[in-house]
Amino acid sequence: MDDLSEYGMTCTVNRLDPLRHPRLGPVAADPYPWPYDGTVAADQAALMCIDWQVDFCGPGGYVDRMGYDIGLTRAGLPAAARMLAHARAIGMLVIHTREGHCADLSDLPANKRWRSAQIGAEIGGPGPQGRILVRGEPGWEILPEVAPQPGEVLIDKPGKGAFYATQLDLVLRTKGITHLVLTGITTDVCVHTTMREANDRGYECLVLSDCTGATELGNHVAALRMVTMQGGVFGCVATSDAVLAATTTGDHHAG
Ligand code: C5J
Repeated sequence: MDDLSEYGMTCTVNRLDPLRHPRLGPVAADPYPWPYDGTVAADQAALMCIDWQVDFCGPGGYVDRMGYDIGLTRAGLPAAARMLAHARAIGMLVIHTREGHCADLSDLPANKRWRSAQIGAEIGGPGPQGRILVRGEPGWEILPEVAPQPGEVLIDKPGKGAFYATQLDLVLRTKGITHLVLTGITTDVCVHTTMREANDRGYECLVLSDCTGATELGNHVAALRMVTMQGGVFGCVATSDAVLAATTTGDHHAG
């Protein structure tokens, strides 16, 4: 506690013990040290684990069936798993999302279905991992390396953005979350759409370059670069190492 009586004030200010109240920041990020407001309490920040599903990263899943290299979408998995363990250890809220549609496809827009059929991976159609991008099928499950633990938030979404047609914003606001750290698949589609949606809602966002991946390396790089334009138009980009190095849990860094 700080005594403010010498300033003619009668109140006291609680200084939280950083050992029991870890903080993030400032993180070495592009284009500014994240977050914009200096540091954030770990329990006011959420780690977003976006669509780490077999359909995007596993053999026989949606991405594989479209003919893309799942080596690229899996590339960020080890760093994302390490970041997930770190987030749990310092008390960040962990949020997992899954893209998928109801078994009757009543929430699947006709143009999304048509486009997926054009590229040979029709959503709702059969595949080696069950019906493509359908809830409850093997392909829709989250990879074991980053599987949710009991009590963690799971958001099922029919679209690319995690805010569209979900309760995500309500959950974040109810839990007092103001800052988001994003990992997941794919950098240029669901991660980017979610980051844009979050940014418009006032969340201070950081995407981790080594914890994401796209179906083409060029798209991954371009998507990250887009974030950094205009002084950080959607937030910032950093590595997970930088986040670990900027986690304060006392008089040392947690990373
Ligand atoms: C895509 C996603 N790429 N999770 N979904 O269709 O990014």
